[in-house]
Amino acid sequence: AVQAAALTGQVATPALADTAPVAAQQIVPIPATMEALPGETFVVGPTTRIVGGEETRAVADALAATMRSSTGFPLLVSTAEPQPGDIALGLTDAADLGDEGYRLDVSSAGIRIEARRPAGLFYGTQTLRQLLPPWIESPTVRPGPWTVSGVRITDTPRYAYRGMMLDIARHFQPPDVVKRVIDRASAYKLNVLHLHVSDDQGFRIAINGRPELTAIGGQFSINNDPGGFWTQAEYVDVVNYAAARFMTVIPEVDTPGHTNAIVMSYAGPEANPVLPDVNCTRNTPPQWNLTGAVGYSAMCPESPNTWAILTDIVSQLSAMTPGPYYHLGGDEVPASTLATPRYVSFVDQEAQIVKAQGKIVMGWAEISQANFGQPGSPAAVAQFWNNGNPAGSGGDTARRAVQKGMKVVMSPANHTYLDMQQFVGSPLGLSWAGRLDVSQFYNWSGSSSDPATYIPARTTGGVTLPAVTDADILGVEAAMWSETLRTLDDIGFQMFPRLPATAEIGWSPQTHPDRNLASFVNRVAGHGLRWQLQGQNFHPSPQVPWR
Ligand code: TNX
Repeated sequence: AVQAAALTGQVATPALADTAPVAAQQIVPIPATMEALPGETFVVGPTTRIVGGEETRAVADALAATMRSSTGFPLLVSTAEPQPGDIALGLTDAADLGDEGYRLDVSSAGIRIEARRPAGLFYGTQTLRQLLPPWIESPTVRPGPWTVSGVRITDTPRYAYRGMMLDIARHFQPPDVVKRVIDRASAYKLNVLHLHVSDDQGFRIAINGRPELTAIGGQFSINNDPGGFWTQAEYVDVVNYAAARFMTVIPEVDTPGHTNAIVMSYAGPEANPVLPDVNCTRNTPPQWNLTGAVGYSAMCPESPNTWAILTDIVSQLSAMTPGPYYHLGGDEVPASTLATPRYVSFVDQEAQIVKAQGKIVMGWAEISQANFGQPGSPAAVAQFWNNGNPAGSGGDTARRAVQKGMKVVMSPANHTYLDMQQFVGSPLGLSWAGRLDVSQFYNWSGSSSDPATYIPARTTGGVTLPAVTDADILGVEAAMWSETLRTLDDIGFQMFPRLPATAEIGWSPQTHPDRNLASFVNRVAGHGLRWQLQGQNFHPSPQVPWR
């Protein structure tokens, strides 16, 4: 694993008093509105309590747990009436806060966080964490002082969907690694964990009645690295862990392409030969551990066994997933493997299975070729990933999705793919969509970083395809594909400091004066010490003025 060795152990210990005034300038994502209250200062001390009602209890407990290890204070969680000196959490019906917004007041008298729902309270506590000195992230007791400058913040997200995808198929990851990713992504107010649980190289969640999928399809990772799979209980545990941090899990079993692990489980000499006709391409024997190649596998729409297997997969994953979405994949199926009409009929048929489970269909934006986005059912979601010129044909999959009434999640590969290398010669990452440092993650096309103007309308052959506007955009998602990533340290190196850039694009208002790269790199610079204290690997990007 690559370590952030250049910085580890070499950051000078800042004079603690110096950290308080800069803390408010370190918040990522930048809050919608923030007003400094000069002269007001709160100091967390040995008698500070965290008070609130039963509805705020879980968030209060989580905040106390985060702060206890570094402060060494008891931080009693109490339902007593708030008094001066407390950190008070409370629910309010203030309409301006929406479902996820919060208000955070820090004055000499105390700290108050209010929100309409626990999610907003949680985000308020994540902001408070960033207002405290970096040492608040220490796993061992530090001297403090735990000073927070006076401030009043009212903050709501721009987009309802702020996601990160993690590919546990190319390289298997155990639940504990995924929980650490959830910890870190939720701290930047992301609210979706999209789990890519199946691809050519592996199938990672046990399906009752289909032991082949994991016993055979889960054996390996890419390049014959060790494989593995989760039991259903482990999946449910991760879903619950994510929910406690206000992240919704979206499972994806990629189909009809990227399915060699599934195909392999039901074909070839080692496998159970009962269902031999799932495979469209009939490789003999199929290879399941290839690096690089895509589009070499496909499940056959004509095979009844395809549908029997997929019905089990979709229904069991849907039943274990409280969130509204099921992602059916749908990417990168070359017409030479599955011609367009068969691809379309495949996606249409699988969409009916997903809908029958009460889930909203999500897929990579190639699904905009299919026809299931009819009025009457909730709009399907197309995830745009193309890295071609968005003003040209590169944006067409998303335009077609809009034309068919779908919503769009924006994941342009050249601005959101966390598996792309960050510099020439990096031992980790691919580079087909470029070598992407923080600037490419923050600024989506040239100097404009606005998803809402990224894909303009386009006229081709006398027909105008619509623009993708904010009304069409559900949100943004950064994607961590894992062909080259094996460990949590590898994932951390690719995640930071780039994921916070995507988080800011998803959360902060486009018009905020500090919603720009120069401000972002200055603010995120203060997070390097926090990541080190958390034991969190990151890339010491030369674009960030680390301090
Ligand atoms: C493209 S983008 C893929 C993945 C790869 C990724 C590597 C998309 C929907 N498919 O299968 O893992 O590139 O960067």
